[in-house]
Amino acid sequence: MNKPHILQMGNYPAWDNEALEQHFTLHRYFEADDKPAFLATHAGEIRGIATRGELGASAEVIEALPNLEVISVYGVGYDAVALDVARARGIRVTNTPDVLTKDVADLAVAMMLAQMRGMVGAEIWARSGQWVGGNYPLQQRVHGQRAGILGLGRIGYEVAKRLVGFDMEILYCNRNHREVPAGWTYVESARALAEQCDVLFVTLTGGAATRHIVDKDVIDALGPSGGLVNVSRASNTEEAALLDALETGALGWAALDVFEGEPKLNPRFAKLDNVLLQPHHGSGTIETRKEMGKLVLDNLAAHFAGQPLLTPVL
Ligand code: 8YV
Repeated sequence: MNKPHILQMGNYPAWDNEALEQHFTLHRYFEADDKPAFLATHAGEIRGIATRGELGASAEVIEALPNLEVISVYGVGYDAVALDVARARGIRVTNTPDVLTKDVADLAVAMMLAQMRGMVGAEIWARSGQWVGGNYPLQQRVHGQRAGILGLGRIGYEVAKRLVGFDMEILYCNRNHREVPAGWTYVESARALAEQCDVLFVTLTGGAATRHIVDKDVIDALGPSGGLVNVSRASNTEEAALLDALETGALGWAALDVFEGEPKLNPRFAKLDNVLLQPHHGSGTIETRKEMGKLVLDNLAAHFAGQPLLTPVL
């Protein structure tokens, strides 16, 4: 049987690579030293792209592949896929929604707890034996504080649900109206949300419409005792303004799972002790990644079998 040829933009766990290889001929783009030459060599035979949320598929790559039919994203976010180019060519796009929602929400809440209770510093302090010299500095109470959810989509909703369990007050800002439990308060702008909350969770989709929605103004509104948790996309936050505010203390603290130019971080982050750095692993549990990998494969397989896509974006 002739296996369809797939361009693989980034690596997957071994179980996914093996499963994909059973059905497709994989071309590992991320391992090519000379990427344009690699594309030129395989361009004609490639009918699908398997990619990851943060890697997507650029206009340049899509345009280089005349026989491309489908792009399968391992991730819920598809902001890194040149959707207009794909749409114009009738190329199908799929993602992996739902299966990762609760893991991302879990990590967002864990990041907040770690920061407000000073857990990373406390661990280093206890491990290094400093406890014998006195007590650890007192930290910030979580329960009773106001959480602002910027983007009450699937992930934002799950974050809010969890925070109710921590007896936090829920304020939210969302583009569309949606039904919410009694007691959650709608706020009309990011700026107003930041003014009214103690911790701002950024759970928006990425893309041009939300780029730098958390700007200097919003960060300043959170203030020296406020915190920012971002588990969505770095582009939603003005990173330079965030770094300035963390350095001067204009913002109390941040907990970030996403960064401009990741996996390379701005070196200014490493010098700060009021920021928690996480390596974009909101969806990074074995169980969820297995479900994401299965969806990537099942969507590609459905496409090439002429069946309806499981989780289509386009
Ligand atoms: C990544 C993500 O895809 O779901 C998304 O949009 O960004 C993540 O789940 C994940 O890091 C795998 O590369």
